[in-house]
Amino acid sequence: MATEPVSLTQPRLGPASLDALDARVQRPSYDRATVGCGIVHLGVGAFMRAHVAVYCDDVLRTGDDWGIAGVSLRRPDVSRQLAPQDCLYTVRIGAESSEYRLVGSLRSIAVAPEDPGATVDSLASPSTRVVTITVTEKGYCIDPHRGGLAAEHPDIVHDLAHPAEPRSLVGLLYAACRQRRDRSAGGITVLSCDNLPSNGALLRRAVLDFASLSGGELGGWIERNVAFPSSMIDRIVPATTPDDIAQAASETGVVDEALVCTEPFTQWVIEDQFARGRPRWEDAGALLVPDVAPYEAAKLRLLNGAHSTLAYLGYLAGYQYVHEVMGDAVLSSFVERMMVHEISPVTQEPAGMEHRVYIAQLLERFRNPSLRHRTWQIAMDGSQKLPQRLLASIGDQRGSAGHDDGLCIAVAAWMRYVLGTDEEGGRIDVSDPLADTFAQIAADCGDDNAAIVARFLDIGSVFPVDLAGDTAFAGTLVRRLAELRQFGARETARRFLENEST
Ligand code: CS2
Repeated sequence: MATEPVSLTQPRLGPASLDALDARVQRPSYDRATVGCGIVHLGVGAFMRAHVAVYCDDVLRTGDDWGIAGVSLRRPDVSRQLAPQDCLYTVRIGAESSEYRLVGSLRSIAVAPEDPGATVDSLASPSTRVVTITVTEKGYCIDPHRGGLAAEHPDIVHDLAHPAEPRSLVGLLYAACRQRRDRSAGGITVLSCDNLPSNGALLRRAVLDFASLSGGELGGWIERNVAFPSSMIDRIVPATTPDDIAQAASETGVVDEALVCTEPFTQWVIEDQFARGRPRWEDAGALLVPDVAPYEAAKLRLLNGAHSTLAYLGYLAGYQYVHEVMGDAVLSSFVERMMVHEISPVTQEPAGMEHRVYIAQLLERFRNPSLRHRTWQIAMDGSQKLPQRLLASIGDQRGSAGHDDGLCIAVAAWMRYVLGTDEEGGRIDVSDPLADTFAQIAADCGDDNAAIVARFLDIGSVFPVDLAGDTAFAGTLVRRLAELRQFGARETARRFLENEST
């Protein structure tokens, strides 16, 4: 589409401004007024709007009636963007040129903290049959290595004490199950769509742990009536910026405050285990399978593991966007080598997803310049991401006496990043639930790399006991951290590649 001069004088997107919307924008072919909400979605971020809601929009076009009632679990921002637009929004799909589509599957938006009881009511309504979830890793309040609920998490402590006003995902689901049981509203499917391994099983265990901490009487009902399928979900969705909104306004003719920008690629692999029916997502391209585990592992380790590596090394090397890091021959070779020689050999290959092809496709996706995906955005919440993205491969490699140095450089780069000072001596805005712990380590340990690594390895929610106690692993991290601090990220990667090729 041609780019008009940027100006926000266009009308705001909504049912009344659809005439102003460029005729080339694909729009819903169904009557939104009659759409029912069999799905409640928790966590209406950009990712959900570019993924789950688009699959539902496609399904609605085929006549299968599955609209979505959206709920934000924390802030009112998304509701403020969507409510004035009757929950309509556009998705910009960016490759060489941009395409837009108008999505109509989201029918309402609520903010849970403003009225937790209303959210529980909608989750417990007999017409709600599927709950889809994108709340990011930290929203699950789990202990990643034990796999169970982190009972000491402040939100869980709160919800156990105030079960009628839950704040956490797990507390909300528990309250909804209790109400469904009390009102004979029937079973339900809870479909986790976050980047965690065995996300369904993990959430099931967390809800059952909550039930047993609450006295145990609901556990049996949950086991019999609630399905928790796992799913692997993939689409790269950078945070939308004011510039994106202005550009889209000039291209589509309307101002969309809830715009999401994404790539052409999209994938959803879902474990086909539902309690009371489901949308025919396969008609929208989803893969329904008996076991999602190999797909999850391949995605978490190859895509997300590489992404985090690009984020930490790339940020430290001074790059703002992923496609810029990929434009650096040293860093892109480093990450490709890591995927091919270190991660792929210890990761199961899912049916129909040959690693060789998948890796080539990922590198191409990371290079997409229209995505403008900030390294800082991916670097966020590393303490929640590292275990499944990098440490799982390292753990498997060590078991098979493999070679783990590239992965260790990535872990050391994470440490270097969260210590909070960049290579020019500037402050890094570290966004992570453990940011205070990291700042304390930096303050206590100064330049003592061995002390720094020891303190990091002590963080039990990040490092599993066997890795934390592995002195060879610790030694490698100390050496790599020292190199990163002395030579910088790019030079450390360059030396590594040079060494490997001799
Ligand atoms: C990214 C993911 O921000 C991040 O940590 O690695 O959000 C990634 O873009 C998605 O998982 C892609 O499906």
